[in-house]
Amino acid sequence: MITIYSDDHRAHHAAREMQGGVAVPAVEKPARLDSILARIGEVGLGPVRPPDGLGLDPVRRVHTAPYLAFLEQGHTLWSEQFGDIDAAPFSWPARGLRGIEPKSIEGRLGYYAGDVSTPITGGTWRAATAAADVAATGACLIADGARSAFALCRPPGHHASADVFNGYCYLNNAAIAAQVLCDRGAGRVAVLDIDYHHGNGTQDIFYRRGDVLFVSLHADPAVEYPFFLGHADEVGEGAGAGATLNLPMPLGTGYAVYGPALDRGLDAIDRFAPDAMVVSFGADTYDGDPISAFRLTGDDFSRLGQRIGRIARPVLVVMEGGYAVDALGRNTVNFLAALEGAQT
Ligand code: 6XA
Ligand code: ZN
Repeated sequence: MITIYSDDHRAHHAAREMQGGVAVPAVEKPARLDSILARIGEVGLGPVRPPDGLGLDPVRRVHTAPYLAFLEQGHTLWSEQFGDIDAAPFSWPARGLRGIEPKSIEGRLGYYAGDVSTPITGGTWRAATAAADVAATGACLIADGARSAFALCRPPGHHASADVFNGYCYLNNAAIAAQVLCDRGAGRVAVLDIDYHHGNGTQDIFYRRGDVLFVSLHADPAVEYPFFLGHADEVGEGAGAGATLNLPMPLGTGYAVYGPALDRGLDAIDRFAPDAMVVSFGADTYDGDPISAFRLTGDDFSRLGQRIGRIARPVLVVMEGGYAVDALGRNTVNFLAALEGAQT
């Protein structure tokens, strides 16, 4: 399987994130991709190539112009006031307040941010646009006839909506890829999100559309991030009614519960009969993940790949979360190799 990768991800390296009320070293860090690249080389998964340099057009199809302007300038404006440290919000337009974009950078951060765990650094724009390019390039390979491809994106994307950054995500790589597939002629695209966390950004972007099916397996948002979306009763609206399927599961879920949920998701995708599929892949469902509470094993990732590979659709895999760095390469490549091996 071909991997698309840009070294520009290294430009984004947050010093800290908030966890449990204190600032701790950020778990979403460059070493994650080193682990995956090393394993791709070890097992000879296939070639690794750079993105095509498709520019911002694919990004503009998904994100709003004011949001992109903010993301691009945000750290510069912040630095003029606070120096060269990572930017983070502290105040939000919560219930009872007015959601009007303020003028100051502190206010604008709160306006566009969903949480305090997603710092904007001096290199965030460069890394996030490179990751979007990686995803868009992968989608073009699929549109040109590849059966599978791996977009090795970082920072991840599935929490980012059209105009909100959150959950370590700034630009929604998977949504950008799905939109490229639509724009390149796919009449129907399915996005299958198997990260531990609900892909709230992707769901929101496609919620009112019937041409993109969103299926997500994740930890129950009643007890896990992102907390405010991802319940089973969210099924889409308007033209998108019936084109969202959420399969939340309890903390502690292992393959005995996860496997049947995956079958349900894949059955829905089969019925939808998409021309192509985007898999938002997170390895944070792993037993040893430091911020998550599912119990999948290394072998379970092979099982997932095999089951998804059998769906007989072209598949672009887009990297999302996974923070047990030592096991990340093995788990991810187990998934990819099994998926490719099962494809017909
Ligand atoms: C915020 C947790 C962010 C979740 C990031 C993630 N403390 N999303 O892995 O898929
Ligand atoms: Zn995650």
